[in-house]
Amino acid sequence: MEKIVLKIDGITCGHCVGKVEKSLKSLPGVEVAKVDLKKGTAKVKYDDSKQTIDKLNEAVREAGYESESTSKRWLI
Ligand SMILES: [Cu+2]
Repeated sequence: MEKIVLKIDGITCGHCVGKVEKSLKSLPGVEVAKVDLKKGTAKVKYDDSKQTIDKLNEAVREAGYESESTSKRWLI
């Protein structure tokens, strides 16, 4: 399992948060996707044998926003 932090651009409200979280969670292997609207970040926990960071960023883009991975990791 990997726990990464994505930086997300363009999210402005709860609706955006919901869209991004839904899109990330729809990917196989993604266990947790939690967007922080204030910080403009998403914490994602995923199975790195099933998913890649590129795919995570792609899912955010499909939801209509831009994201990039940061060097940050997170703990439960
Ligand atoms: Cu919004």
